[in-house]
Amino acid sequence: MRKRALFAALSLGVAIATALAACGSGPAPDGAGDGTITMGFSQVGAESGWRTANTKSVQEAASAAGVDLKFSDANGKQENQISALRSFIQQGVDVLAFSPVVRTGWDAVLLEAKNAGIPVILTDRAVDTTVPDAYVSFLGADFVDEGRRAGQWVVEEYAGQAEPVNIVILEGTTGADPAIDRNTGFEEAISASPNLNVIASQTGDFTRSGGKQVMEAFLKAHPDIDLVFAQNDDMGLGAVEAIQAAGKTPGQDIKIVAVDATSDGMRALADGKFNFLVECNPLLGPQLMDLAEKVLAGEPVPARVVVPDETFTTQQAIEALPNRQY
Ligand code: GYE
Ligand code: ZN
Repeated sequence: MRKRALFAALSLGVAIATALAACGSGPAPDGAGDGTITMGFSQVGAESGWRTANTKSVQEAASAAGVDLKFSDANGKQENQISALRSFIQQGVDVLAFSPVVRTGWDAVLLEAKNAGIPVILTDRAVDTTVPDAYVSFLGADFVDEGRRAGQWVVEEYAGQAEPVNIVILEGTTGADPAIDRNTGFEEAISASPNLNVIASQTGDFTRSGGKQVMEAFLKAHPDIDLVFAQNDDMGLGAVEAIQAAGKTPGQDIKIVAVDATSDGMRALADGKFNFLVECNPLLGPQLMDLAEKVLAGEPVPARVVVPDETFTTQQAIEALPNRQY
């Protein structure tokens, strides 16, 4: 509580609100003055292996940093995230962090947080908002670049081949920052290669079952698919099941490029069921706690913290697997 008040004191325009809070008429204190940071964290859900690893990282980093974490799982629904954030504001947490399920529709709640003097840190995914200074920092990967690197691999894989290559895309959750950005980067990378044709693209909602279902439909409609771009491992693994059920060999008859490089994805790559992986590191917890501590201590933080990613071929996956942390 004390640290939140300090942050508010440093934010222009809320000096009066802070003075009132200091006099005891602000939001209810949560162990006021004990110096403990209370963080309200709204998670997307548990849709993927990436998400599970991300949740674990945030929870472990909070306890390691002595941060009192109030964790809420939105089960993939924006309205659940908004009510969780409102409830955290009501409880007077020191800092809010959330991984927005979709990009838009956050203005009202972000304004409420701002008016309450509670700093917001976006983790993993970005938002589009018209609220000025709606958040202090955005910590996460460069999703456009991830899509671009997946596309560049496809370009190189088929370089010099004139025959058309039929590509299908398993998209992430509609309206989610990583789904939009990975599409953008992938399309950009393949756009100069006239033989690379995206013949179908549909959301599998970042889940294994969604990827499987959509891939089954794609296989029925298109007997001639050469390559799948799965916007996360789980959808790619669902596609593996669908391809095998259709009597084809994933990785050979139909190639698969995916994003995340979780251990399940890396195993599929090592086994030759996937052909290439772009990593997306889910271990954001320690950096999130660090940002929160700095913000509440009144120290400057970067508006954008980009988490770097690697890429993996089958050989690289075999080598990296024993030491993977997620
Ligand atoms: O790639 C996917 C998860 O936002 C980066 O969300 C995250 C994505 C990740 O469901 O597996
Ligand atoms: Zn983005």
